[in-house]
Amino acid sequence: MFKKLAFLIVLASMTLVACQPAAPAATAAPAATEASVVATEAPAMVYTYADMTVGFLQTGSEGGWRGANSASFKETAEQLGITLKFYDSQNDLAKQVAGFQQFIEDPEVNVIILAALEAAGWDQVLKDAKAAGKTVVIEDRRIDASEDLYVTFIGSDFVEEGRKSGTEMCKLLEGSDKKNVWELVGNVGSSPAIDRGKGFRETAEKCGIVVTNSQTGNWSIVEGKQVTEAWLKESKDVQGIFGQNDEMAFGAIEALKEAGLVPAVDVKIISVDATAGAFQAMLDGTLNVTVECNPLLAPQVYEAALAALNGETLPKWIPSIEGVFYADDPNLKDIAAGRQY
Ligand code: GYE
Repeated sequence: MFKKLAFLIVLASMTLVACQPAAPAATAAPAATEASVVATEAPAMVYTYADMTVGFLQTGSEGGWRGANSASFKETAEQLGITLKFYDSQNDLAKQVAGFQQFIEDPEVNVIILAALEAAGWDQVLKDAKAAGKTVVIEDRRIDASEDLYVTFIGSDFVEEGRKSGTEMCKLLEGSDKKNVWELVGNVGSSPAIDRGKGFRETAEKCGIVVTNSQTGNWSIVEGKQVTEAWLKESKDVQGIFGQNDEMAFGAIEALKEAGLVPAVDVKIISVDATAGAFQAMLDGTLNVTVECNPLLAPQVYEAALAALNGETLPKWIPSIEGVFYADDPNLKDIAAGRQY
């Protein structure tokens, strides 16, 4: 009797094992349902700032604004624990394109950030970067390439900066018999140079301003001064000067002084950038107005790159928030003291 029972118990236990789902055989796993496939796929990597190796293509080091922009990227990378490979293109487009290609071929680099020297000519390297799986963010200056070739552009509305400058020049020349204005332009082919000029004419011409001279000063004090000196040798019939950045306006101020004219009085002067130097010039009474262009873009740019690495889709343009500052502002001294660049 007992033997038979023992035999039955053994038989029963053997049956139980058989009913349980078979442990996946090493090789021949049975065709599983959808649920089980997901279970086996490694979850998508969630990137953190520590996983970012950034190839940053800077234009060069042409002035106060550029210095603040570069510092923003270096300091913020350090704070966030991002590995930054900083490439100074020395204001040479061929060097900048070569640097871009270098980062495409660099297996460590997963994010490329571009401050483009010129607006045109980026389609091919952007296509190559995309094919190489690099996440590309455009900062500071917009480019002409197709938007699907980069994640987003973070930077200013240069046309609007130009419009603001034109509107302010109209106010400064209100009641003036003549409204001849000279324009010191940024480097040829760059989006700030193209767009600020366009925006300035849009509003300035509404009040009868005539741009009687316009030439590049390549964002520099020295060239801004040389160009203005050359114009002054030809004629002193100028009521306003529009410097597309602070440095070129500073050069014009020096040239006017040496020509015996009083800057900001005999000739009204407006610049774009609003760096510390512009506030000092306004406090010195040699500059009337400065239109802000924010260089501290790194936190927004790194945040966008991380979001894109983690699969987020971003708006194609994230514009900077900017103001206008006046020499006749009673709080100018305090405002200047509170500036970060
Ligand atoms: O206005 C100028 C710099 O790209 C917005 O470049 C920037 C411009 C800025 O050299 O000072």
